[in-house]
Amino acid sequence: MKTQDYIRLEDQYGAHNYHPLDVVIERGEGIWLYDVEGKKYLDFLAAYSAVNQGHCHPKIAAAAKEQIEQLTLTSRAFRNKQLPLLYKDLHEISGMDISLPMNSGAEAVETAIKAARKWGYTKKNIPDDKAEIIVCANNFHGRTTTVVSFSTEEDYRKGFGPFTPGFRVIPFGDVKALEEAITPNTAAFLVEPIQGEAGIIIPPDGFLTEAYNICKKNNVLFILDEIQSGLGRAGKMFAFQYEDVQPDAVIIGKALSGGFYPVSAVLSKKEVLGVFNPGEHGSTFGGNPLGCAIARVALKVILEEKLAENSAELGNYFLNKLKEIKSPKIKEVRGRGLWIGLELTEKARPYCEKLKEEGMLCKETHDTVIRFAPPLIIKKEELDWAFERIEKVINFTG
Ligand code: IF1
Repeated sequence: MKTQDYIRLEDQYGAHNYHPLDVVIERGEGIWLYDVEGKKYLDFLAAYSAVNQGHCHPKIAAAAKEQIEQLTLTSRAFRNKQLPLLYKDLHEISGMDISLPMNSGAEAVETAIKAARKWGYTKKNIPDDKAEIIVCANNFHGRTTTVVSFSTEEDYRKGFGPFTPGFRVIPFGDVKALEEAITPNTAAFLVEPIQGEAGIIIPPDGFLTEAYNICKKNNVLFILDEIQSGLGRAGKMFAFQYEDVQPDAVIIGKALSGGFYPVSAVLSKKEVLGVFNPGEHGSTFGGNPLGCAIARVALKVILEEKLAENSAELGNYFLNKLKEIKSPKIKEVRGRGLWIGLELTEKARPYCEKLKEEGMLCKETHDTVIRFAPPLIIKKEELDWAFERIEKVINFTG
């Protein structure tokens, strides 16, 4: 079968909740993807940062194979030997006391919301059903009904109500608005350190520190969604490490498995996840030995291969290079680590189509932003290769 045959099948039998580029990938290795026609592409999206370690990383693949032949799932009715080892690793990379494993990012966000609410009732004496969580405009935390309840994006909400109450929205980066939104019923402030889907929006310097201090002053939990920004993407293990904060909870997912398998987790201080008693929360697959074995090696690879350091160094190099492109079509280039948004004065989709023809896979966000987020194992020469193509496409499209 050829590309068009697969696309026809997908259109006929699949739900149309995506508008993918018309490339059908068959194989991935490191930073490269190969389509069913044998054409090779540089992956400049890394599955929205889930494959920071590169496609089919041999060490993660080996661990996955080994575990698949031993034990994949017990449910949490019984214990398995991989989960405690993952807990320890998560503690060591983050300094957080305890953690709770789930599968998708959205599930981990839901978990953090439940923990924050219960913390509000049991530790802060918020009256029943009155807990509030403050979030930011243009947030992206997932697709479940509760999570889209506090999205500010029409497309993510329209037709999906009624929505879960208990959320207040403030502008991203606005500490004054945060202070004003806090009431005696506020349990938590939930925020992405850098907004990914919104177009790689970096808040003003000091925002996280000030927001954290305001939360501490008001006995409000400070919860970070590092599902996309964490695990090396922004040039540090966690994006919050650029500032002086000690989050009460951090949510991770995506690269926690190197793209092999959905694994997410909430990491927190003891008092936050400590609110859960047996029976109050769970998941059939969360914490399964296959996912845990994969996550342990995926984390090890990030540390051993110094992926956060590479992201910081090459991200800086690449951002400066991109800033040198002089074109009236570029409105702004911004980023942190190998996580860069190039904002155009016109629609980005045609540029992504052209880049595809040049052998690079990128995905636009919010119409006018092309995001560059390759696997973090990428090398300088490979970025130079990409740069030539980007420069050409910007100068010759439109
Ligand atoms: C899709 C976006 C990226 C996330 C943060 C939670 C989740 C995500 C900060 C939920 C997920 C995804 C989901 C994916 C596209 C992607 C995305 F454009 F939609 F916003 F990365 F930029 N918090 N982000 O970024 O995690 O439940 O998906 O595991 O197609 O929806 P999930």
